[in-house]
Amino acid sequence: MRKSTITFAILAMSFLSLTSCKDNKKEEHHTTVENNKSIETTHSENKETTQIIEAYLQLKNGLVADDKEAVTKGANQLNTAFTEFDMKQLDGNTHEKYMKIYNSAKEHAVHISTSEIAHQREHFIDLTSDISDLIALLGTSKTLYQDFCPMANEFKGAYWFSEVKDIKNPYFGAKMMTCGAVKKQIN
Ligand SMILES: [Cu+2]
Repeated sequence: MRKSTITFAILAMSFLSLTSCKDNKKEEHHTTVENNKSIETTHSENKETTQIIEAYLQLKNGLVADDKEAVTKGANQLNTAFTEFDMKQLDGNTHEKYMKIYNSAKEHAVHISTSEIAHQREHFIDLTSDISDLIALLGTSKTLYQDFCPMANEFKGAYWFSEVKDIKNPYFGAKMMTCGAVKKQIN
């Protein structure tokens, strides 16, 4: 049952990536891989996660700005980035783990793109944990800060990733912009 779901998803993805071969993004990707042949695997993986992480950051910055429309835009971009990710480059085990992250993140992104900001923030907790799993699995070439706010998620606390060292809280926005602390720097 589960296996056939995954197989179907993989087939659907292959079809999607075939149909998107014509657009510019895809061509850029081909050039990148050719230019970096010697370090192909890891380098292109990091390159690919960059698109996903940048969309996540755009979504996050929408929450920081209390701007629901910007969050929705970021969520749609995140879906596109996940769809365009070339998962055929991943081997069996990594591929399977990636699919789990992809399915979960995509579901959160869909909810986020159709919700009010309070509910967007609820899904952002789990979306962040998907992005955390993605970074653990495939790495990133970006400098990121893993931040934590003890008051978010009804005082259970919640994490987020940021591209800036200063605390800009996506869970509270203007209400409590500087609540939280950097827990870890990546790169
Ligand atoms: Cu929801």
